[in-house]
Amino acid sequence: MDKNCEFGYRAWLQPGKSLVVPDYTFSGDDGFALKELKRGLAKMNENGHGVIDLSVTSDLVPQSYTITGSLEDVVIKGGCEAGLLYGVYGFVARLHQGHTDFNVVEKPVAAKRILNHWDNITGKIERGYSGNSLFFKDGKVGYNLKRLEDYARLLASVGINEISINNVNVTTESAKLITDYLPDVVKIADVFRPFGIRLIISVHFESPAILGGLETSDPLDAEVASWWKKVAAHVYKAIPDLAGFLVKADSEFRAGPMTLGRTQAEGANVIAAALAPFGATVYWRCFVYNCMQDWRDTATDRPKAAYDYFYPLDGQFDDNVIIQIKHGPSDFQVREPNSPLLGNMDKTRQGIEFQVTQEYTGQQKDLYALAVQWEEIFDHPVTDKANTRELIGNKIEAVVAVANVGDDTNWTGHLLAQANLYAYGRMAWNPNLTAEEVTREWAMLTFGADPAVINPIVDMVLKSRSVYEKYNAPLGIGWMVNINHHYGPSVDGYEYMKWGTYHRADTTAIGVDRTTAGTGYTSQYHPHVQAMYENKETCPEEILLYFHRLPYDYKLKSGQTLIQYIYDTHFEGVEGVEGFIKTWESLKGLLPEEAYTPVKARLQLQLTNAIEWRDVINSYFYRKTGSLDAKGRKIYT
Ligand code: GCW
Repeated sequence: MDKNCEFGYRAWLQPGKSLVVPDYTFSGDDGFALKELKRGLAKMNENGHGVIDLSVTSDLVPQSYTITGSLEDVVIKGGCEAGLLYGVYGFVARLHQGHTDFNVVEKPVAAKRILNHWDNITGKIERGYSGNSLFFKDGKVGYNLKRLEDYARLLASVGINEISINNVNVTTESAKLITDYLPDVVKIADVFRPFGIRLIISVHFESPAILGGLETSDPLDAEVASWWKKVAAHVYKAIPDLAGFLVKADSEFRAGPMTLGRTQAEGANVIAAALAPFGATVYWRCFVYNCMQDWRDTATDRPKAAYDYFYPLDGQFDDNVIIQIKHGPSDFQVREPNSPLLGNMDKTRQGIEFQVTQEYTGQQKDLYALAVQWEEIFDHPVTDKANTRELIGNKIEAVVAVANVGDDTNWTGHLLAQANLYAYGRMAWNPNLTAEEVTREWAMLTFGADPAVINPIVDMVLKSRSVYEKYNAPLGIGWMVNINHHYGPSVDGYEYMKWGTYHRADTTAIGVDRTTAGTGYTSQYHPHVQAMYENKETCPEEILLYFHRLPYDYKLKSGQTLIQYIYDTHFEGVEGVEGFIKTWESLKGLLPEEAYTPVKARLQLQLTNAIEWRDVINSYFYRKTGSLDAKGRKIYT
């Protein structure tokens, strides 16, 4: 690799060149964790002597770890090999953050911390913004072994413990990962196993027909059931610790049980029955909606779909099915309420799905701190008793996200997008961590401990979600993007399409009334959550247009009219990006050139994008309303 690119490649696992640690001797467990520990300490300076004792103990619960003692005498214990490994990474990370005394007890809140890759077997990545797949190349499994190991290390260092390797949009070719290509998947599993990471394979719902040559894939057909059993036995013989299968069915033109007159539960259960003997899980996605809506149809309301399909099936899913619910009812927009399915369905196991890849959030050209959004999502109430954070580790046992990596040297394209992957792992491990905490950790591990460098970076990253939101679609309305690639503004791009995503702006008002007087979406929530959204006064203002249709002269709490709010935020969004550029320029000379220059170039791209958003949105609403900006700023007419 080009020497100049090593910084980005190492991401948050930089050598601690300026750190001083004792010259350690090691005792206890001498397995993989010790190897990783030695590697983590390798470039640090030594002074004096010290000892580190490593052990796996059944006194701790699996995956957990403790670190105790002082710099000269450290004891790291894990509840299992993976727990010990997390302890080792945790210890090295704490050294980078200047810790010298250790009294650490760590246990992951969510047992399953999962990344989904949307990698196609062609080598391209659906919604990928940082190069090609790390797993596939030219229609086959294809990878660079060293790179996969380094990737596994990055993921394990933040506690990820399961990954699906192929896109949920499974093709007839990628369907063969459970048959013809299985020997190659075995090799990938071998790379990730020592790092405590188990693989998941996305499977095609119609595999019995496509791969098995059966006439149907009907889940109630006996031959279909026995086909799945046979294939599962074959797969688990090859990869006994495979975590399970992931399925996208009846979604966006993909067949599924409903196509065959069966329920989502019947579809999931036929696969679950085949996986059950191996203790494996079916991850069944809930992203099911009518993607052939007529825009004239105002009775159908897409956000209601997942709940309508799944809620009545509570109690019907087998024990080894986890339903995987997108965090919001739409689709990873900048601002959405939480899905009303979350925390509901008492008898059904649940996972929450996020996107680390920045599909609607700037595509790793624009800076966007997802951690800030996740913190808000965790804060939101979902049931009468709990917010999302409180459900994780209880009702919600899996935290899942779509990966943002590819084969670009620095993994994520935008160097600062590494913060999102880091934050995801850390917040899945512990959703009580704040965006500020995880961003600071990431910044210190990546850029070193100098506050003059770290503080401005942390500040800028934390502001980035709000800045992006300001120049994007206003107040939770979403979707005003180019319909194909989802980057950049196209206000009516989705407006007359079949996707069920309408803002319905006219000359007097904008938004869809989703209250009980409107589409009734709010009634899917628990009563006090419903009441909050139902009423304009109590609905959080930043999401007002998700729930309410409002006139442009509607007065917000600040006293601004809605139209003036739209203008103001769009001017402010551009100013925010200009501020990022200034901040970044102030760090010139303090950062490795390899970090400084490409990030600067991305910030310039972001500025162009923000200006485009500002001008398109402001013109659009000026033309609809004829209202001038009260502050007399330039709006293209
Ligand atoms: O929003 C859509 C994305 C698709 C994706 C789909 C999903 C994998 O644009 O690219 O398909 O969501 O989550 O299944």
